[in-house]
Amino acid sequence: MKEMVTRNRSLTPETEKLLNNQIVLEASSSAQYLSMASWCDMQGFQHSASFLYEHADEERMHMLKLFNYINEAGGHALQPEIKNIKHQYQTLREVFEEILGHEIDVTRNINELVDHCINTKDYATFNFLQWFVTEQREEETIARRALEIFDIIGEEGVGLWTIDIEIGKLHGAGNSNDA
Ligand code: OFO
Repeated sequence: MKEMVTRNRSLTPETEKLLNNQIVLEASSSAQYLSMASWCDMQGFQHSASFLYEHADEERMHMLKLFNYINEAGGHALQPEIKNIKHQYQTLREVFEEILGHEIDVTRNINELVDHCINTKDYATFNFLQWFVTEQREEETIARRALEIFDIIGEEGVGLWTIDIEIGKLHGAGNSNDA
């Protein structure tokens, strides 16, 4: 019975594996952003903390989108183990620099997945991934905007205080996520 289910599907084992790898990335993003939120909270950067708590939730929703897609397509979505979470940061700016770098890596991964779907003519998965393509562009924009806020306001005096407030206003900015 199990074999029949596996044979009667268009999702290939290779694509399933790549989608499961994407689950690892989304779960890592969620875990890392939660850790960043906690660090911000502890340092008194309340607005950045709320932004990051929300962002951590969104990344989990992205992970669940992949769970649903893989399982509906007859595959098996795997709950990943997440290791090597960073807990300490030197500065608030470092947090947002890491977010931008991480989002760029995730975008690269999504693009590779899309390439794979084109090469294997898996247009259903290609179509599914378009939501992630749009989401990544928006998330990169928000992360870049956060760093621009540091540059424009400057961190001297009450600068950091104001930066924290402005980052809080980025909540949902450019957010296509209705997941
Ligand atoms: Fe999942 O959207 Fe960024 O990483």
